Amino acid sequence: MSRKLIVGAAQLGPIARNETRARAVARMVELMHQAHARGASLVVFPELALTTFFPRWYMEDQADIDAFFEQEMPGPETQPLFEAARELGIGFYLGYAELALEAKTPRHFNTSILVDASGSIIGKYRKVHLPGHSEHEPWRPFQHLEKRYFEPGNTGFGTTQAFGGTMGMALCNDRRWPETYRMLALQGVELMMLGYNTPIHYPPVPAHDHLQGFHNHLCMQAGAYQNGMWVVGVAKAGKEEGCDLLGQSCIIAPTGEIVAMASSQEDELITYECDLDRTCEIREHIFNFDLHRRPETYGLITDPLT
Ligand code: CDV
Repeated sequence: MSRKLIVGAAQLGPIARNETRARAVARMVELMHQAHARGASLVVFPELALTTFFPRWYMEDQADIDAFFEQEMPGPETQPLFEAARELGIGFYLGYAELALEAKTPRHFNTSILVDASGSIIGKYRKVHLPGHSEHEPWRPFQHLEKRYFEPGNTGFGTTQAFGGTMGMALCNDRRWPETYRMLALQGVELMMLGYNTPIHYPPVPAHDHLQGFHNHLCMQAGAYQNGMWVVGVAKAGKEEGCDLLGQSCIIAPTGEIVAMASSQEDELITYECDLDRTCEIREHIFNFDLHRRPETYGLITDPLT
């Protein structure tokens, strides 16, 4: 049986601070229709896709912060995405800010979900690697307060059996860490979905600004190749509230080759027919984990420091 599926990477252009969720969702539904017309069965949206990238602002009032979070999924404004999934027979990955109530305690996570073609949520991931800082740093031209507004994800790196294969999720900064891909690959993930918001300007080391596009592809291509998996990386791009966000959303084959890439900084759909069986080219040979990995020598990677 063929294990080919057409995957769409649905890059979004900027979302203004005063843009409603309804408007952002309408843009995403339009991209789902385009994906359907191209025969896609899965569409990947960016990280925090429903609002502007709010960690760029320091806020003290919890009500102001919580206004960027979803307390239910689907909620009234996100329902059209789930209806479009059902109507078009397309699944999707969506990144959003999640406010969960656990044992009556509010919990804030940077989250992604995987939704199947019947509009049911079949997977959830909460971001593990939170970048940035937790206190106001006025010297920065803009903040990156993910460590203030979110707590580290508690789902671990799980997998979902769907779309004819084994699917995995990650979010933005996770892509820079080799452990992300390896944790997923060790569980057999064949296609990893990842949304990102990456400012071109990196205030702590501005000398690296011109390398943002290079580093973005470098880590995802390496992760794909060294773990023999498809990687779909999707940006929120363009000048958002004065801050330039990297585009270059892409679909990467298990060989590490970029097979499709966005060329704009706006809403743009790219698609590619991903053959999940191509993971074998890598996993049964150069990176055959059973044959060649030497985990008995890798203890330092996870052993608690003494
Ligand atoms: N949203 C992110 O996680 N952004 C980070 C920072 C460091 C720019 C990133 O790794 O792209």
